[in-house]
Amino acid sequence: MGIPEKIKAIKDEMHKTQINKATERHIGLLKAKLAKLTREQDESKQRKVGKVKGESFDVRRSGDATVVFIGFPSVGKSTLLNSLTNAKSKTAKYQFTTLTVVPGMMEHRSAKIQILDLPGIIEGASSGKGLGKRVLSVARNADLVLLVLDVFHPNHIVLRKELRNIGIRIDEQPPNVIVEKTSSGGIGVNTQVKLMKISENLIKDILRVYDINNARVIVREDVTDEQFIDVLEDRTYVRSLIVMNKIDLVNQDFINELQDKIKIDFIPISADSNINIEALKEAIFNTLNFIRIYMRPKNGKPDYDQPLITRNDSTVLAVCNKIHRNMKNEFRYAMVWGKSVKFGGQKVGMNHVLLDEDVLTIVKKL
Ligand SMILES: Nc1nc2c(ncn2[C@@H]2O[C@H](COP(=O)(O)OP(=O)(O)OP(=O)(O)O)[C@@H](O)[C@H]2O)c(=O)[nH]1
Ligand SMILES: [Mg+2]
Repeated sequence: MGIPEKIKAIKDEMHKTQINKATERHIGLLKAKLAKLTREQDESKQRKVGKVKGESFDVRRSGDATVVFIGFPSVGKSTLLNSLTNAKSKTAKYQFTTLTVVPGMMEHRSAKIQILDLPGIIEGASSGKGLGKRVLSVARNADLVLLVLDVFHPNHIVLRKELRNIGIRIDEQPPNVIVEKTSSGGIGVNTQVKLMKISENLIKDILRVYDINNARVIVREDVTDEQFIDVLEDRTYVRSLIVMNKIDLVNQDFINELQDKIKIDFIPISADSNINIEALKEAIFNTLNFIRIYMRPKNGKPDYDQPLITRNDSTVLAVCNKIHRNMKNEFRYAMVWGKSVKFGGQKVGMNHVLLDEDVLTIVKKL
């Protein structure tokens, strides 16, 4: 049996099996087999296509962070890119106007945020309909995904599902589970919380699907079978915001009803009529968790007017790289004043993690 037949056989079996306490372990095992086979299928396809065409559009990240638009055709993604940035992405009444990735740069509160407009996707995109998979893959390199909907097609769940199918987890934390392979001794499971969603036996079964027969597993969180499989696969975790476009075409009652129906927060906007665009910029900026670093020349005064903007958890090295490509080669040490150090003027190395409003002096080699 080839991989596609095996995948079909497992899907058929999952379909037939009723989900209850007695079948939990069996279903979990099938999910693991399916996850592994799906990846193997993708890898073999990728080998056939070759590196040149690849699985994703080629986009170079630039700016302080990258935001990607994912949405159905004609919801107004390109119109929105044009209103947030000075890009000129083609817009039109018909579907599939955008055929490739179109970048733009949004400046907000001194941060430069790269925004990537993409072709629209439809349900089934993750299984290779149209350009679907290549479009979705761009989200792998994003710091934030904007799920762009319009008031007449408010189905964000389909978008999440399509991203999920290619291994992108939206608004989820990586599971707090560690699997350390060992050379002998079988599988030892150390649970630090009471497991309700998964059993130790299922954990062992899933590991065996992945040919892991010796390992130390530390479970610090009550995970589902799917989350445990995620630990073994290469998943990407990205945050999202929902944007609801074309609100100029409906009244407030319509928006309120929509809010009741989809039960999850969204930002109502009109890209075309410029409604709430500033609020959206704020929301993007706030979700990206930027911090401000005030640079201070050696023996000089900190520059409080023009902070350097960087992502939360940035190291001194990340800041060096933002200033100049060669900076890290000239780096001797840094001095920091602020929340990330015990006392002002503390000497730190390149791996020191900075916090919001730290003052930083970089001392170069002579
Ligand atoms: N009324 C109204 N129309 C809008 C709004 N934003 C976009 N449109 C219109 O919707 C149509 C589609 O807009 P695009 O920006 O091309 O949509 P898209 O999502 O980029 O479409 P694809 O590239 O085909 O996926 C165009 O006719 C726009 O003028 C809006 O806020 N209100
Ligand atoms: Mg477009």
